[in-house]
Amino acid sequence: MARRIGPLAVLLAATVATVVYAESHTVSQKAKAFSVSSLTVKPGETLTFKNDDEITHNVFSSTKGMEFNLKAQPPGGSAQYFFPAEGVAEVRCAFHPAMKLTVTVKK
Ligand SMILES: [Cu+2]
Repeated sequence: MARRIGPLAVLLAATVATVVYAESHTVSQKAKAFSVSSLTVKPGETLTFKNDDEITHNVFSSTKGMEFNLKAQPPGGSAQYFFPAEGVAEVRCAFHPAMKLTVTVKK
């Protein structure tokens, strides 16, 4: 009897692992600052940048191999990005040089 249950248990475990992997993260921008100064995500996980400020921001990274640019985000706007590979990205705002966020992408 136990041998019949075995393969099903393995299948269920694999399904649960897939769901856990698809975790999403949100970083907001308010008072010309990111809501966190550092963040660790896994490759492929969705990272949402939300502008909770009353001014426009432009989130980007020019770290080699980790480049992206969300372009201008008006107040209330949000955009999503995911890092495809491991690395450490220094994320900044093109309009406000004091805004800094370090994103560590690790499996
Ligand atoms: Cu900004």
